[in-house]
Amino acid sequence: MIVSPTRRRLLIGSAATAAAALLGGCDALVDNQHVARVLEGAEALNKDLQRALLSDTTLAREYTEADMSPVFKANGTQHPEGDAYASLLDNGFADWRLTVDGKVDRPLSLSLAELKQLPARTQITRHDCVEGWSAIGKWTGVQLGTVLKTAGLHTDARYAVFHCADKYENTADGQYYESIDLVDAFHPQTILAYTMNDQNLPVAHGAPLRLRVERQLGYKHAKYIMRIEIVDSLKAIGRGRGGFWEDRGYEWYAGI
Ligand SMILES: Nc1nc2c(c(=O)[nH]1)N[C@H]1C(S)=C(S)[C@@H](COP(=O)(O)O)O[C@H]1N2
Ligand SMILES: [Mo]
Repeated sequence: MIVSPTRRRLLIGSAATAAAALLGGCDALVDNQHVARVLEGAEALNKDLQRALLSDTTLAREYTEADMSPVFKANGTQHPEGDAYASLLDNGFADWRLTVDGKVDRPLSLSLAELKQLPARTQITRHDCVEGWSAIGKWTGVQLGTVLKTAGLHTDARYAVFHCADKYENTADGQYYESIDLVDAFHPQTILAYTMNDQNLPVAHGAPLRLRVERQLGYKHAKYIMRIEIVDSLKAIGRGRGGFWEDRGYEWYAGI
């Protein structure tokens, strides 16, 4: 089922935390006392509410190789400025690390090689930009849920915030960032992609790592990810609306 934006706002409270733990699967987590308490709490939740969250795994349409666009436009930043990114790029991102921190039990610092060792998902999907163009491309990466399960979420975790390497605007708060809630974070098609059309992710499309969050519009798909911060509120980040474009008037939930 599809959860409407309005219903979604009602759902992303504390219920989301419990449901995220459930969505994550219990096998590796049952020994953890902390998680056990979350699950007990979840049992006391309204059953319909739980079911709505847990069944929200409607997949975005997936396409075949024959459908892939011969040209996939690059948009927004196409090459982050600055020495920091230049030197990462210079040696093939061998020194790049993905930081995962905030409301997690085990903060992570993962190399590209380590991310590539985790189970991968490949999907051919259509990207829709608000500027009025679409393109179909093939993406491979690790499910964000896998990474978040490895880090272990605190009970008050509500959003994943993606901090990017690029400044889109040359102002104090011009850094590109994005955020999604835990329903989308644990959706099976939400991946941290390191390849596009079977090649290493090109710089123009977000090298070395970009988000694919297939049920939402293009601007949610953060490129050049450096850090994923787990938070309970978006208020303290940027101008407080959950993303670079959201801070400038776009919708936070950009459902297609
Ligand atoms: N870091 C970063 N991510 C970004 C952007 C950006 O400027 N910087 N632009 C967004 C927009 S509006 C779109 S449509 C897509 C474009 O992705 P593409 O370059 O792979 O087509 O990236 C999104 N993610
Ligand atoms: Mo876009």
